[in-house]
Amino acid sequence: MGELILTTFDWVPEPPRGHVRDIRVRWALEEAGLPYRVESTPFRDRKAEHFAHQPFGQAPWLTDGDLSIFESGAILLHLGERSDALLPADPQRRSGAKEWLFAALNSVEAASLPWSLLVFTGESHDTAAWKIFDGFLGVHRLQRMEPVLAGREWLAQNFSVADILMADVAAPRRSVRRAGELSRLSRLRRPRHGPPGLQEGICGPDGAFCQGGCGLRHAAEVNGLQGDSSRRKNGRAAPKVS
Ligand SMILES: N[C@@H](CCC(=O)N[C@@H](CS)C(=O)NCC(=O)O)C(=O)O
Repeated sequence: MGELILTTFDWVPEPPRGHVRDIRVRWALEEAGLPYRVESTPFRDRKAEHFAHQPFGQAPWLTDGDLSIFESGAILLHLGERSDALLPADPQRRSGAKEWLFAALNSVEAASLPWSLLVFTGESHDTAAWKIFDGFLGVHRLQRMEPVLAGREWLAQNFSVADILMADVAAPRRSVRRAGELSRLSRLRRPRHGPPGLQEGICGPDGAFCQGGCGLRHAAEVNGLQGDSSRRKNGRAAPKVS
């Protein structure tokens, strides 16, 4: 096991900012108290070295010494192997955590991705496409989590990477704020450790949490203030999501 380095984009267009997938990895690293560094890779000019780490030219990836890991789910599983704060040691609970980790990715994120793309592209809520994806995600995925969480605090009895991932994949929908929806799923949302703003994808006031990875929003942007104009001039205005 070596030094942990998380690589993120140096810039992210405005609509998905605050919902980048390195947040789930940062959250896990902070929960486990594992020391790590953040490096950034160009968003616009993706070089061969980037594709060598991430064959689709995406982010994030994590290096652990000589090991390089892409796919946020695989990264979380790797970190779980390094810390029982992230994957319970009990075989049944560990298996449950893996099961829910895949459910978060394969069942919930697979449904939330097309929904998020409609939000990020400013799709009107009156279109047939919106109604289909919005209903499918809400009724057939997120609301199904409510009875599951009624009888337990964490998905695999112990806190695990599955809770991080499930909370993170539901985050774009939660930001739309529907009264009464997702009350139990929302309970999963706060990291117990780590800097303020982490789960919301907001950089700390001193910029420490950002560390060059600009997939995070700055407090000024979140509060409707101007924010950093050098980053803003490259992005489109964020669509209204409520
Ligand atoms: N399944 C991948 C998805 C990674 C992903 O979509 N990353 C986004 C940033 S959060 C990205 O690289 N977008 C740019 C692109 O797809 O070209 C994972 O979970 O790591």
